Amino acid sequence: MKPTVLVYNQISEKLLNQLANHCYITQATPSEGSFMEHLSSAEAIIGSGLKVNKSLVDHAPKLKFVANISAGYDNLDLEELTARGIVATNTPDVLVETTADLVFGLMLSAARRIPELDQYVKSGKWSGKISNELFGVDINRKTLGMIGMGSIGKAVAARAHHGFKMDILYHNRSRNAVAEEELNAKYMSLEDLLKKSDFVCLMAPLTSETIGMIGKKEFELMKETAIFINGARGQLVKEDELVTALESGEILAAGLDVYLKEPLDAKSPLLKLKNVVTTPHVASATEETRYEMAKLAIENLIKGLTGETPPSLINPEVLEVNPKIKFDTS
Ligand code: 8YV
Repeated sequence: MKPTVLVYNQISEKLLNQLANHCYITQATPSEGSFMEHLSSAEAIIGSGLKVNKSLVDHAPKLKFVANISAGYDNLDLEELTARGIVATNTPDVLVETTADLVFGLMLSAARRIPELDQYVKSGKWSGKISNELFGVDINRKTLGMIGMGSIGKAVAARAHHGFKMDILYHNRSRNAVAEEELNAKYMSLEDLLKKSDFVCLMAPLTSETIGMIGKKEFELMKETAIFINGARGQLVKEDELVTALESGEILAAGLDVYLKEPLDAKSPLLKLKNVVTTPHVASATEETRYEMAKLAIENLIKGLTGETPPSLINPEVLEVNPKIKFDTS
């Protein structure tokens, strides 16, 4: 008998057909009543955003493979999965440029106040000369401080350096020699970066070390003219302290794609602030890139189903527990 794969995201017909050659597919989103029942008989699951923790895997006794359709995998309890011999994969690389595009778009939008000015025109308020109160601030030739210089951080910095002649500062777990060489990026402490940057862009992964890393103290260190961008994860930032910093003029503006709680509450104080530009966690959300992400996730899964090591294996230690990724096909 072929293994059962639970697909809990929308995936294109074409990709599902490829997957169907190797398994039996069931489909249910986590909000559907039948989800838990499907989960209980699934040997593999594929989708994005689901919290795969101890309590979820307790309901999935046959589970051997989790194919995450995202680069970030903070939704997975890797320790738990590895201990149970469950393989986990993600979709790095294919979303790098698209994500960097959106993050850079947030920088442009916040600095040049594009959404606010769009509303100004559409609401019929443009009746004469534009007053200085509606002016934005320059991006070109300013200093960009990247917190996180992985592949996406570097792609944002490349746009800034090559396209906008910006100086690049960065703070990261380790030095990025390529960014230093190609973008003249300067490595420094978080404190120095916050003090010196005109734009502070957060692109770090969410881990137990980075959770809540940006709060009151960090906003106080930033320039009063600083623009803060978060394209990584909302939990990296103490959101109430960000609101205070924006309200009090501690920083100038923010561009946010991610939030502490998603979807963002309609009553969030962030929504009342003119100096905040928001997008609904869509940095990788283009037709092309979401297709490529699903394609890679399916490639990973098919490798697993055919007994091979998937290209984007996140927990290689699992191979010590489950060396040939055995599926219970009895
Ligand atoms: C989305 C992302 O989280 O890949 C990531 O880490 O943040 C995004 O692409 C995800 O793919 C869909 O919710």
